[in-house]
Amino acid sequence: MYCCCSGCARCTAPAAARVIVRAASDTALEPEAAAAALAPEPCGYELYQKSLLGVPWPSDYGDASSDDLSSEWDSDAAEPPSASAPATPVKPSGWRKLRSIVQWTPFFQTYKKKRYLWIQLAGHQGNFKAGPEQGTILKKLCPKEELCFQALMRDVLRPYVPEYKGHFTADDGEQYLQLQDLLGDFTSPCVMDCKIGVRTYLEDELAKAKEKPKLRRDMYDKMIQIDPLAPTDEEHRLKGVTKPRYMVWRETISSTATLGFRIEGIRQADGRSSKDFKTTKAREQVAEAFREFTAGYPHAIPKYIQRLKAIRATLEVSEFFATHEVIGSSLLFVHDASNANVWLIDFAKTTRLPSGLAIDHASRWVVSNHEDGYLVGVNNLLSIFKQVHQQQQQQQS
Ligand code: I3P
Repeated sequence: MYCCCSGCARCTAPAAARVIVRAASDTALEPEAAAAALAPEPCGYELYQKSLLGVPWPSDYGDASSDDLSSEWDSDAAEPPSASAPATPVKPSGWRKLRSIVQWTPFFQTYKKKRYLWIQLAGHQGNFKAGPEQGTILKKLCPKEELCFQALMRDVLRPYVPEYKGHFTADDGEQYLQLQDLLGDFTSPCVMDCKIGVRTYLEDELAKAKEKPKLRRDMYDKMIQIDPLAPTDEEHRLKGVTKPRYMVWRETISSTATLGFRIEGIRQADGRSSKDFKTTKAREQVAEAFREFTAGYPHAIPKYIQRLKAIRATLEVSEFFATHEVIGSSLLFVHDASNANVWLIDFAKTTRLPSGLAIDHASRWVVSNHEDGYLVGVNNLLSIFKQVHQQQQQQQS
């Protein structure tokens, strides 16, 4: 059923996770060059996939995110049609009810007398609204994320994350984090969200899923929209897949498992936006998306490269980075006609490492070692941006 072989396309995934910054400096190779040079090696994903086999076959259907109350991201798929509802109706969780009450509405933001439409490219819809102060937005409170922001405000990474301005309680009692609006200083910005890391699933989420396995119909529906052949016969029969199964499948059809990041969404200056990157997997496909994203803005790529290098150097000395497993977090790329910048965003699934445990964010993940492959993603992003830039310079000369 699930792949446990040692040589198929899925199992080549974590090769990138073996890129180690230290190794690169020992051999005088640029880390991103080392990332590119490493040939895919089988088996990296094997353990991850095997661990899924430990999830008992569920008899119960779950709602979107009902197994993950701290979940920060939302599915952008439509609700499953009622005709295909599970045989036993499921009582919606409190979180689910809450989420369906708060619908996502793009809102207008005003900053420095400019008025612009603020949009969310990725993540759980309905989580944001305009902030009470100019230049701020409100993000629905996730206590885990708040702890991260509090720590980040005391860390060397502070210039690379949105400024955290504290708690905000709305009139209806809903709690929010008040954050710097990263789009505030741009005019008609182009925005790209890349989710970083070789996996998008927390170890304790996997453990939870093993204890209480649930079938997700919405995830089954999203799966067959992309590849009707992806579910097993049993999954087709039940019209459901477990969340770990879906998450790993998503990682392997995109560039997450191989390159340590994936494009979640891109919005162009004219407001056109696309989330159509679920199967953008090969390095060249990603490079093409970067070319399109930056077309007409020649200053953007050099600025992105500079900023990514600064981010990488800062990560290496950051206390926060040394002590956290960073899952489901993104790098947000923003440019307009005169500027370009990158920030680390979204920490709802970023967790403090168990005490005494250290990770290098680049070694292969095996169950319980907590490696997240964050630096694999940063190195590959840098490497691809550099490649695109060099090609563009060669074409011009
Ligand atoms: C979603 C994506 C999110 C995940 C969400 C998935 O799939 O993998 O990361 O949220 O789970 O539906 P897709 O991008 O294909 O729409 P978490 O990272 O918070 O687990 P959810 O539906 O349980 O929120």
